[in-house]
Amino acid sequence: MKRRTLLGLAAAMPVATLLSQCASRRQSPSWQRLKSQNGRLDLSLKAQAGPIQLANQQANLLSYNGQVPGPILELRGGDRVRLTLDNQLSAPTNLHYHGLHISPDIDNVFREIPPGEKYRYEFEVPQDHPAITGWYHPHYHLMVADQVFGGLAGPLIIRGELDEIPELQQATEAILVLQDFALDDSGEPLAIHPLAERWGREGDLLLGNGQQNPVIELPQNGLLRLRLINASASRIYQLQLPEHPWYLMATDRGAIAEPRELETLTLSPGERAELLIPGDRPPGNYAIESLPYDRGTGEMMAAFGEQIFQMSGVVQPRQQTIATLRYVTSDRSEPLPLPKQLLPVDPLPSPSRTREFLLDHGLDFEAGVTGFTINGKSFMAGRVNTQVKLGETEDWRIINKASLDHPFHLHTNRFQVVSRNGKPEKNLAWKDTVAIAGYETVTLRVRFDDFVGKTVYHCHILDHEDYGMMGIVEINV
Ligand SMILES: [Cu+2]
Repeated sequence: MKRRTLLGLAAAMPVATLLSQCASRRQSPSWQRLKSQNGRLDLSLKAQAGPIQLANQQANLLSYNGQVPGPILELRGGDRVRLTLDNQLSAPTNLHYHGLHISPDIDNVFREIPPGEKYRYEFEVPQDHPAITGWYHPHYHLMVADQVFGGLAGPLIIRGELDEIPELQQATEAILVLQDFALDDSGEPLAIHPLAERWGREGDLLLGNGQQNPVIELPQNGLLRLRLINASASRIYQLQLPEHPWYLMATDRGAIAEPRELETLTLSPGERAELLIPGDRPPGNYAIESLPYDRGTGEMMAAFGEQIFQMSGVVQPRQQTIATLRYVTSDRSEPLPLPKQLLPVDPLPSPSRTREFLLDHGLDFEAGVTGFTINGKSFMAGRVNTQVKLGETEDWRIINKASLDHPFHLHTNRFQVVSRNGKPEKNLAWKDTVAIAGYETVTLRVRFDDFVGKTVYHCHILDHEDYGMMGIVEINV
């Protein structure tokens, strides 16, 4: 199967209604939420191509169970999961449980589920798994950008100790899955220009939970816990909530020590953030703005001039409202306070060794000429790039030698960022994906806990990953 053919879907769809520019409905009541009961969750996800309702129009995309984003999965430590993935796509696929600390034998990106076949994932969420906002998406190499940009992604929530904090128990929760799409007026996916693909494809249609500018309700004097997931293939979001405070409470892999006020929030593909928003301001509507972000292409585009945008289909960055917070009345007369403490983030022990990973644009003739490399090598299935020992802690210096941003994601284990460009990181947090801008160096610290086997690290601009910016790390006893 050749790459990049997946979105060449069936014949033209009926002409759809024009997109509404105004704030649309609230979080869709039809969004499927699948929650474990008595320690079990049994479910099926059907990956399929075809028409779905998206942002008040019909769109010809890929979906899980006919929904974009896919159903919300909600679990807690100790739960047994049986998930049947039914591949009704025209290409192989699989599932990556982004954020889950489970064996790479299960969360296995090398698994191929051919078209027309089913596969049953069975696993147990570790008893002591931290409470996180994660997500699931396909991770079949060469198809990842196609399938995620096609719409395949859904939230994966793990509950735990964090959820027992009294202020959080009283909070209102919402999820905001950020996705972008490139569709024509009748809802058909636009062809991707090779230049846009190499830089990482983006679409002009920015959606939150499959809606344009969705409304998220904020109870007056209440507290909103908002889970943000960047499920875009390449787009980096820089978000702002002007004239209203918001506080970071958790990063990719769980809580930070205490809520910390933010100005802007930058989220690379794959990253998540949980925010606390107190409803203690004058009632009204507050827009979450997506600001233009240059991920290293701006200078090149400027050199070509304006017409390059028309020619290449590269999306011009612009400011847009991504969602609107709307105050709603509540019976609470006093503001619900923010929790003072969340959960301690214990620093990892000193590393037993330091490795370097050079992200660059170059050629690896052995792997095939793809143009994206880590330590001079592009991804080859079966070629282990890094060997580590179970239980050991290492520092990984990720050095971006290139002008483009390359957000770095490690599977299976979480990490802590210890420094950026030589400056120590002052806010300790659990991460699995970290933004690395052009020419930046980030040092992360990771301990290889609990599981042996082969897993991967890669750039989370998914076109770059498909072009080979991925390596295999083998965890040995
Ligand atoms: Cu990249």
